[in-house]
Amino acid sequence: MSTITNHMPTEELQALDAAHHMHPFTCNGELAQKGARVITRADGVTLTDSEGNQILDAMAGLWCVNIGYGRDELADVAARQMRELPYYNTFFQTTHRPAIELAQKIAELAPGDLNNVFFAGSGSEANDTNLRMVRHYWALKGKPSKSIVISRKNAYHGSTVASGSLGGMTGMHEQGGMPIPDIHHINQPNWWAEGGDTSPEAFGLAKAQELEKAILELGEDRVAAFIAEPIQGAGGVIVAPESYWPEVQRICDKYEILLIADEVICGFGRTGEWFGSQTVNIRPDIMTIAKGLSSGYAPIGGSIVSDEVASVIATGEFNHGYTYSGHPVAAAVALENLRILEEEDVIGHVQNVAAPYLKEQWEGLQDHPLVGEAKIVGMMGSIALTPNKETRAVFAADTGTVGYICRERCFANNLVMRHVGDRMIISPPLVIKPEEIDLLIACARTSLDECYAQLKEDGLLQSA
Ligand code: PXG
Repeated sequence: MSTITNHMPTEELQALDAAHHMHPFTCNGELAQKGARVITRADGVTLTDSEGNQILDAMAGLWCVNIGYGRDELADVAARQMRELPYYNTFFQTTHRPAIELAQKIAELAPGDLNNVFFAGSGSEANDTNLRMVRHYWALKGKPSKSIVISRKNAYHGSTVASGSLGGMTGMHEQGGMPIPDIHHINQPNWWAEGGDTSPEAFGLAKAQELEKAILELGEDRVAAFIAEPIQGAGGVIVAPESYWPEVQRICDKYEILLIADEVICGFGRTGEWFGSQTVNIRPDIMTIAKGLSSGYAPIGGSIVSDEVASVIATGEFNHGYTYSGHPVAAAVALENLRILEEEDVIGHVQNVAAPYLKEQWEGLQDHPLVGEAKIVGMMGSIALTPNKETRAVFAADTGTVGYICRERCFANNLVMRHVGDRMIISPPLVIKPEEIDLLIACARTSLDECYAQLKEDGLLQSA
């Protein structure tokens, strides 16, 4: 396979991009001045840009390319499916083989009685489905007043009006009239940033009990569901203290609140199990899935629904669906992705090889002067940058200033490591090899060193 892609000169591509392409979550005016980095191809864990740079993708695209880039099998399956049946809908009493087989496979992989799948085109759409489904479920059960969904601050559940409202990102809520009514946000279990003098375990318990407090304040008869990511991804890879999830499960059981686990990032091996819910040991009624379901090779998402909820929904017509619900090409690609994950025992590779090695190396970064906590579960990790580890201080500069400097150093060193505020995060393809982990860590360390030097020079090492 050639590694050279023919294309216009980078500056021309950038100029056209700036002229016509509106990027998501981007200040497009600023990007137009700078020019977007043009990615031209990828293989394994490595991206190539239009200048021929090879970049280690420690974010697996956007948390999704779990099996790595360049798997021809998925391209072949897509081409075959396009020739055979490129599209048909699943609305009017029709179905097709890819949707049937994928739903069956997902039901087999999902724990407990999560045996029913409602397909969507993305994680955002799936969470829109979930919001309507849980409210409709309670209405069908004769409890229409149970309509409030409790979520968490700093959660990410998508970018549509409903899923963005479910999410707890204040920057999103400030734009476009969100959140919609009947969504209630409680605090996140982020001990590093918000734990103060309490121990992580006491803090975790207290944050879980905020759920109980909210239910009691709002009224048990008004609350439909609690939605949460097993590990907060876009919020900065926030791992809850161990005391948190058992208490959340107890509260959901006690008050008959449906538990929605948003597995869009955690699902399909990211945490070292098939689902993050298994890693944190919870029993959700609904799971949101997307991303790793197809390893990002085709856009597809969905909701995995318990037998109990699905059987109630099945008693009437659920007036909801997307043109691309169960899209045959995306479904065929997802099935092939799941075949590879299973047959190549990718999750075994995570458990036995990649995650233990990455954990050791990642936690080793904790000796760096800039690094406070280094957290990692399976193949998602974060480090908190701090001017003072002992006091868990934040920087005097605006939140994100230092994280951005660090990210820019990473990018310059051909490593994609993201920043969320002043946390650095990784989520590499699950198939990453030990020697590639060595490269990742070496690049991260160099970038941290360069960032530290720059902070010193610019006088940015002050605590707030
Ligand atoms: N739930 C979770 C937990 C997610 O991480 C979505 C839902 C929405 O999925 P779609 O397919 O509609 O994007 C996501 C998506 C980031 C970032 O900055 C993360 C996501 C999307 C865009 C940016 O880390 N996650």
